[in-house]
Amino acid sequence: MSKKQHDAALEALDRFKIELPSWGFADTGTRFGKFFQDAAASTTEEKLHDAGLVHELTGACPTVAVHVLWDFDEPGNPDSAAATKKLAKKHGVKIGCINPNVFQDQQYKLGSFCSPDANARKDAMKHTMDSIALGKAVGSKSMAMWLADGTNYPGQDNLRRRFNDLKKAVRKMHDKMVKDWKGSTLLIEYKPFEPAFYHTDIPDWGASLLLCQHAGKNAKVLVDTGHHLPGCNIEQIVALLLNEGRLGGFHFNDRKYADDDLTLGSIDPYAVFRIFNEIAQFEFDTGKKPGGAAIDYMVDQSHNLKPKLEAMVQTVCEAQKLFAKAYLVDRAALAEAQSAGDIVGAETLLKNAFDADVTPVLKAWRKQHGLPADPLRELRRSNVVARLGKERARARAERGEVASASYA
Ligand code: PSV
Ligand code: MN
Repeated sequence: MSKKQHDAALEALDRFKIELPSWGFADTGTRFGKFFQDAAASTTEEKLHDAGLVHELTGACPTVAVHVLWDFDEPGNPDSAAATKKLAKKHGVKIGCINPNVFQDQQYKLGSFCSPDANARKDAMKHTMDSIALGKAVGSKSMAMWLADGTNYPGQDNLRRRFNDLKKAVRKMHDKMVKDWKGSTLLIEYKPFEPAFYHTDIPDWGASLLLCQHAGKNAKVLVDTGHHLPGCNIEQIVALLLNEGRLGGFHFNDRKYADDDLTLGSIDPYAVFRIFNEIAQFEFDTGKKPGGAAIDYMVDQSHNLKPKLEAMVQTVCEAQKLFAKAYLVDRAALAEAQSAGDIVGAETLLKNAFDADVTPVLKAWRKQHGLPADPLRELRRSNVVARLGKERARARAERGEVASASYA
């Protein structure tokens, strides 16, 4: 690795911030059941504490995404926002992306903004407006809309009516954000199936992009890496969205089959590298600094079996490793190979970067920032997971709870 490559990777790492999901520290599971962990967080404060610990170990996670119904006692109450903001500060982090929840209440059986029931659509908008006020009050910069809307059977509902109602809704929330919440971004997430199994109202990046274009310039597409059908070329989606100025951010996770929520890079690290490579290429082509593209990198994983803190530290380190590798690609040589039609030469440049050992770069970066050289080893050495397990199990017993709080 040349000094130039080493320095570019170091510089990119400085700008690479990864937002942690509050729900990734709580007990979650599959639809077949949940396996509770003593150390799982069951209060908002515990979730923020754990996120703060991951940030302390990795130096890369200053913000925490929150789910409105799971993290705020009273979403409509400004005092509850102030309290959460204060708790985040106490644990050395800030509140990041706001995730409204218009999918778990009974009135959303047939959908939220796409429901044939006008009252459900109205309730969804009321909750979203409360979430916008909350986002502003906690000092967040974005709101992510993920809808479980869809149908299970052909003929169940009118697909165009549903999408047209959704278009109106995203325009309304975007306008409210522009008016009341300066500098905020509306992120629109897509998912091909689950929980709906015949059609999903925002199935893919094309539908997300259509909604963003209709909503306005502060709306961008949110790419959850697990929300694609097998074989999908995610890096191409990323390249095209960057080209159109509509890539808002990511929900990182890995998958083998569907939306498996496995640890990033655990199944296919080369796929993650290829995504980062498109981002690095975009930055190079547009004269941005390494890591300079304005993208919200977020984790969206549920660790049903792995200890949650360990899984999160592992994810952040893996993301940093694969990100650093993308900045080793020799872009000038790649352009030359591409224009000469040297397919093997071009591919080899990518493979060489992917195969390179970036441990020295990561170590140098961590040393520069006074961080442990190996955050996961440090977490294990500290024995904090066992300590938290004891403390939290005792606290739950005192509150009369058998297991930690459960989430959808
Ligand atoms: C839905 O599968 C999703 O990816 C959305 O981002 C939700 O906010 C998150 O998972 C948690 O349910
Ligand atoms: Mn997601």
